[in-house]
Amino acid sequence: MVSDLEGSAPSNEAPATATSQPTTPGLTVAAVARRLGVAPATLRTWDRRYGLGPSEHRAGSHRRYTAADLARLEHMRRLVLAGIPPGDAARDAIALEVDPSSLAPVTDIVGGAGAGPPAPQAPPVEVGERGLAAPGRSGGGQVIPIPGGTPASRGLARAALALDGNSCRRIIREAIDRRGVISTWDHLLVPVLAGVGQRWESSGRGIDVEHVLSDAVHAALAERARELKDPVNSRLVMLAAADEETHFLPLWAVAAALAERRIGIQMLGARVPHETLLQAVRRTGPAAVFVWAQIPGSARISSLGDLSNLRPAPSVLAGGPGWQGTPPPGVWVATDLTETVARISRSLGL
Ligand code: B12
Repeated sequence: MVSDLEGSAPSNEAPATATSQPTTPGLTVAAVARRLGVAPATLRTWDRRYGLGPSEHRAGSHRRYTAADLARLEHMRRLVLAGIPPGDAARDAIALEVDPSSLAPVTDIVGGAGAGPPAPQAPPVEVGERGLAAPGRSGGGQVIPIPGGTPASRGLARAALALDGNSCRRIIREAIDRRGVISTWDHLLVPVLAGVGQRWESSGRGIDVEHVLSDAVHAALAERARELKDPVNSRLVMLAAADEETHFLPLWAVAAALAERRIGIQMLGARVPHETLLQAVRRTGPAAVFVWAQIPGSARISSLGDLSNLRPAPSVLAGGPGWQGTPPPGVWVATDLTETVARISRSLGL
């Protein structure tokens, strides 16, 4: 069955059945590009270089992509997003057994008036390597710079640019399965998040990309954290973002990394007023409290002294670039996920 790619860049093509416009079987290169969330130039390259082109020939008109062509291209794109080199992905896609009887016909709307507004141009899915735009590209916010990018980080950046949340989640889940939460966070998620942030900073573009990526990171990490059913710790570990702090993804990285060690947490989430956090700690007596501040000015580090003055005192950890100044006694400033997890584990005697 041919359908739009899972979560691919949204297509504004009107469904064929929703209009009385005349229709033409098969899809144009532009229509396939929209469905897949790739540039038409990419499809032409895949055709020229790997022979993954439209198979339907019609005299006097452009060649059209059939449902089977589309199934192969969808497969190709999934593999490329997962970091497989395009040549290998193309070989696999060409070898894909497609049963034509299982595919619904693909139809392109023909005609202007009544066929709906033109679909928006899918964003280019090139990502820069080593902080540079791909050669021959204009840059200017069209790329996500990923210093030292890996195939997986490039795949994730491409999926985010295509606003393909399902592929983002799949890439993140697969990375966690293969190499665990800490390595996935440090080597896949942090570089891509930083690249997306940099793209926004330099061009003012990509809030949509940032939201799709954030949602996928949150979903994949929270899923891991919530899988833990029988934690080894009896005392709580509390995670919260500082007073005015809306960024909270690193809290979920901590939660998922602790879950891998069978340590359960209590998540308070974003923008936790200091007084609320203080009361929650008083009421529940956690062994450790981790507070994240991303943006300078979102919180004062001196306020964390109130937590470490409680008796019994929890281990108080502050993480993130938002904390400035000298921490009060009893407050430890964490610089990365590995240290944070190790420190929390120690506070539980593990
Ligand atoms: C995802 C994101 C969002 C998401 C938040 C989703 C969520 N629920 O958390 C959304 C889209 C909502 C968002 C909103 C905003 N954001 Co924002 N966002 C980001 C982004 C891309 C990633 C944030 C993140 O998770 N960072 C965590 C890691 C990836 O980054 P890091 O903290 O720099 O990592 C360093 C250390 O902290 C440490 N480290 C890494 N991981 C870990 C883990 C642990 C446990 C520890 C202890 C340390 C550690 O190592 C790194 C190297 O030193 C950053 C870019 C960036 N570089 O962070 C921008 C960024 C933080 N955002 C920024 C801004 C300005 C905003 C907005 C104000 C404006 C906007 N962009 O729309 C709004 C805020 C709105 C509001 N009302 O508050 C700026 C902040 C600039 C500044 N002054 O610091 C950044 C830096 C983008 C940029 N380059 O300009 N954002």
